[in-house]
Amino acid sequence: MSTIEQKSIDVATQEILRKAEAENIKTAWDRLEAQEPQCGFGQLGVCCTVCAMGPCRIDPFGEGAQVGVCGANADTIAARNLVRKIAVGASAHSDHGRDVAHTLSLLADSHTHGKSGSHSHNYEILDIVKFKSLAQEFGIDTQKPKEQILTELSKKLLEEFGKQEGTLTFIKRAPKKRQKIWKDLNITPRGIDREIVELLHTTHMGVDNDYKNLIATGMRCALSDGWGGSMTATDLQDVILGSPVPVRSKVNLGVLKENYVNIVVHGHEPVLSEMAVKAAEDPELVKLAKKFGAEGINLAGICCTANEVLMRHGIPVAGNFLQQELAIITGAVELMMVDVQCIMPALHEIATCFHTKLVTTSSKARFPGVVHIEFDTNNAYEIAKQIIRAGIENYPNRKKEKATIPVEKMDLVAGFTKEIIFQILGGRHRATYKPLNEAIISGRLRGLAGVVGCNNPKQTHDYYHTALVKELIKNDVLVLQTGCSAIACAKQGLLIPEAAKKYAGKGLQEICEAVGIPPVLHLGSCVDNSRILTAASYIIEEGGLGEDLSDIPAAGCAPEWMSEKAITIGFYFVASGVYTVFGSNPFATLGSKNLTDYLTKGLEEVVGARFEFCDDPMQMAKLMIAHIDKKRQDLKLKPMVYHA
Ligand code: SF4
Ligand code: MSK
Repeated sequence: MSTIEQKSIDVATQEILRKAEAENIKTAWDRLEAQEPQCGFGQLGVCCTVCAMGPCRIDPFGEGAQVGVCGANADTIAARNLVRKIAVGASAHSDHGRDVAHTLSLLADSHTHGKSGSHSHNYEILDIVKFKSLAQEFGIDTQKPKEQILTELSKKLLEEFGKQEGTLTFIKRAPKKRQKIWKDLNITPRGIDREIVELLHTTHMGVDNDYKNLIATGMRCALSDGWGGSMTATDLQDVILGSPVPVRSKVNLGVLKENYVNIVVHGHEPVLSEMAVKAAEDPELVKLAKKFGAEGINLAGICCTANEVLMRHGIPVAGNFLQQELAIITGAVELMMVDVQCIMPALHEIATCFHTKLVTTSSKARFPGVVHIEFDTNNAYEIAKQIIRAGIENYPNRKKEKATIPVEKMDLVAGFTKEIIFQILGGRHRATYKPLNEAIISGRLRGLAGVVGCNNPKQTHDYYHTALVKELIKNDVLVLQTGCSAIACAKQGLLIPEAAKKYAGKGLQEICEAVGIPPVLHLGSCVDNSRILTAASYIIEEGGLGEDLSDIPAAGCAPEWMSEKAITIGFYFVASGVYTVFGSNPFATLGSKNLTDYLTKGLEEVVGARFEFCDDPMQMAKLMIAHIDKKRQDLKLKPMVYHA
């Protein structure tokens, strides 16, 4: 049994875990212990439930059955299991992207029918520059009236999902050389839904039995997420909800407030939480909160919804994935509204131990016994108000004497996008990536790292993220972050400009101080990993760092991953040419040596990048830095100014 200090390095988390223990409330860490030892066949990826002749399993010691009833071997079974996860991850991101595209089409409808303004959906085009540049990318004449552009753009974006001919429009953002690699391998994504369906088809009993071909189809599907569904979600959210700009805020459970109605938004899709932000400021509701004895309404976020409302409004973050239960266990949350993805089913039972109201809002994610207030974009603001009101009315039920709000809260700066990086580095009048490229070329900056992903109770919470990132910045690697990883590092004070002086190497320090940025840049939620792809493409376009994404001195990592979406992200990173390290658990492929070797070695020859699995953050940093140095060498860049 692990100690509380082994469970998490975060002091606020430790405090609430002690409270949970004292009150005999079980959390993910306890449930993991109850699951142990976890199924070895599952861990090795050699259990197959694809058809009713099974379930079949392959004996990893080579003594028992080596093929399933149909004759499928460990390679086929492990590869099929893995790529099915890619399909699920891509579905989650891409369905999110589709929902945002639908919101845009709603705007188009209301403009066409002259209902804008009086329409109750309350969405507008907030980034007109990005709106027009998107229209241009899709071949729409931007001289046309806004209403017409809206109608045509939303139609074209929605068509990307069901596209039957040609390839995805956004792939043109990738460097030419990368596009050619995809074309030659026949993995250029065509339609977003098509790639998911085709991938699932190939995993049906008796279809694709070649593990390398299964991985190729998996990569095409992952690319349709990174350069399709996720990119659509990110860009359209910026258009409709506004593009983020650097913003200061606070993070950790200490953002919950003692005398306020605490409402927590959790999940992934910001179209509703955006309205919750507005509703929490509604004078009528603030008045109501005061009537119920509170000083006001305090909105905070968990997981990626947190990142979305943080990036655009500076709404404080209560915590990352493993803190969702803990937020409720503080006893100080009146209402938690959830939509889709990464929401633990356990929340319902935990909420019943407190006064907290759990409210589901998506028709795609209902929890038995939980209050459901369905979100409808047509009536978004009114629904958000209804939910906030329910939270306010619940405030008198808080047992103040039993509530514990940790004091820990840390400052952070978020709100970095590929466009903002342009502006910050090049200045508003000559936005350019040139200073970034030159810093890498001249050896003041070693390179770039994308550190992303979840938490997993199998690893000490937040330790892997923060130890890895500290080591990277110490070695002059600028770190780009998204998701729960960004929240982990923010809690440890790495997302403030002052962190450069404290933790970064001298070269990185100089750059951060010159432009006033933290050494770790928060780029947003999980779908915003697509910002990293576009930023990397800009770097190539700027010149001096090769012709393909695989040439850049850069590496990716998901140190504490748990979600299928993380697998998909990993695959679109690798298929785009980015060397990517995954923490702890290999993708349950160890039961197939061929597949494991292919992922960690063979893929390099195919797509110019590969996976690495590693369970030690210092070792992860070492691997990433070695890779970055190798790329520097290949590009014949100058030696590092401060780190020889
Ligand atoms: Fe067994 Fe083959 Fe069916 Fe899988 S597909 S369950 S290996 S018979
Ligand atoms: S929320 S996918 S736990 S990062 Fe995006 Fe966090 Fe991972 Fe969910």
